[in-house]
Amino acid sequence: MDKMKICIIGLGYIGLPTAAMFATHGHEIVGVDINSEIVDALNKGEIIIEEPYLDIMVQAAVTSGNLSARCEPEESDVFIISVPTPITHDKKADMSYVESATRSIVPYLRNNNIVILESTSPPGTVEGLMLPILSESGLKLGEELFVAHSPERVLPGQILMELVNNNRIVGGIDRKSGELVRDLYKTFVRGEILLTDATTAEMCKIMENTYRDVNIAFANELAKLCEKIGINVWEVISLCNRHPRVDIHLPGPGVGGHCLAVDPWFIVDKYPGLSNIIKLSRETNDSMPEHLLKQILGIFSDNGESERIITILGATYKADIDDIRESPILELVHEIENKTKYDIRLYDPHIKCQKYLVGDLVQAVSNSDMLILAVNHKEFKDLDFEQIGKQMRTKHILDTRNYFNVEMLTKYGFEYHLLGYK
Ligand code: SAJ
Repeated sequence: MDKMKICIIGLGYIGLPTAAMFATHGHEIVGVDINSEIVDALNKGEIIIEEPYLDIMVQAAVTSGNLSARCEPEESDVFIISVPTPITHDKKADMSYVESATRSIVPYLRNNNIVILESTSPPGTVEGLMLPILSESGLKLGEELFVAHSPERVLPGQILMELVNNNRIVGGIDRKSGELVRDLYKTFVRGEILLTDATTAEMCKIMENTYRDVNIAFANELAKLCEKIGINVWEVISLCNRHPRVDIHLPGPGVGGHCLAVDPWFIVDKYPGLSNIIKLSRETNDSMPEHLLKQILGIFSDNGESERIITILGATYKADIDDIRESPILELVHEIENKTKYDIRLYDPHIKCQKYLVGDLVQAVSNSDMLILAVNHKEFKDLDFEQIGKQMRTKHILDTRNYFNVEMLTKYGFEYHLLGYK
């Protein structure tokens, strides 16, 4: 494929790796972001997010001259929109970023341009929201201007590898749009590229994440059942999953991140009467921090009234990343803060500032009454529990991820509690 000039609007967790990937595969990339901190850093070859190998790739792309950043779009062959699609506080899809990004490119659109929406969006966004705006350019859709939705599917922590290897869906507004966009992604995608229409592609992306959210809700409900019965949910799931057609996900302190905890609401918001299981699953996962608080209160049997110190290990929404968006651990903090007199200490080597964050582990555990393993970061696997135990006032440990070795903890005098067991 000839060298294309590609303008990527939104340089976050998806836009930036995508920009670096196209740039290191020979295209000229102009990254656009409203955040001048991101733009300035990028022009120096630097990044402000944590993602394995991304820093090296961005530096190579900027040094090669194929990647630069600015705050406004400019004329290009291709425009890729990868801006956030969050939910409002009342769980409605906030499409304002997609709308304003689409409007921002209209003055720069020219004959034969391609526009791609990567942001996860409710079904109908391309057809109902974007096309009317793009039509203001005066270009004929499908003849002079080609448009598709191609949702990203990458897993934070493995973004670069998954950008290349995952199968990718391309939903064009017509056949030619789909084919043009497919050929563009072929530049670096080694997985299959599957063509469909824009609305089907939008639905697929949301349902992939909703499937996981519903499955995790099932696991969390199972965890509560097992606690009641006094059996170990982790053992139940691992045995069930030996069945060739069963794949139960894992319970935990709740579901966070900008995808699973958000996308299902797009459907519930638009089709409330038709999405009962999806809604209940969201609510089940959102109930986990409160459930954990009940477990903590059950252990201390003090109604939250006494002076205690709780040390929470991990604050991010999942392991080995620095992202706290929608993290259920912050909800757990609110629960403890609002419903007990306990003091909270948060220890997470991946984040730099957060209420209750203590930078030093010894300080975080000193005189503590309970350790809660909230996030299974690698750093927590081989902690020196003998030393930690010596610093603590009472040696309770609540493991929400089935991560620790019970025998070892018991040997050092800990009372071990496990989510989904006892
Ligand atoms: N979680 C559980 N139990 C599990 C698996 C996950 O409680 O068995 C929790 C995690 O702790 C975390 C949340 O779910 O809080 C989400 O984690 P995740 O690793 O499942 O997903 P994300 O949000 O990091 O990335 C997802 C991925 N989607 C799927 O695997 C279907 C990724 O492929 C998507 O591209 C991404 O969402 C996205 O951008 O939509």
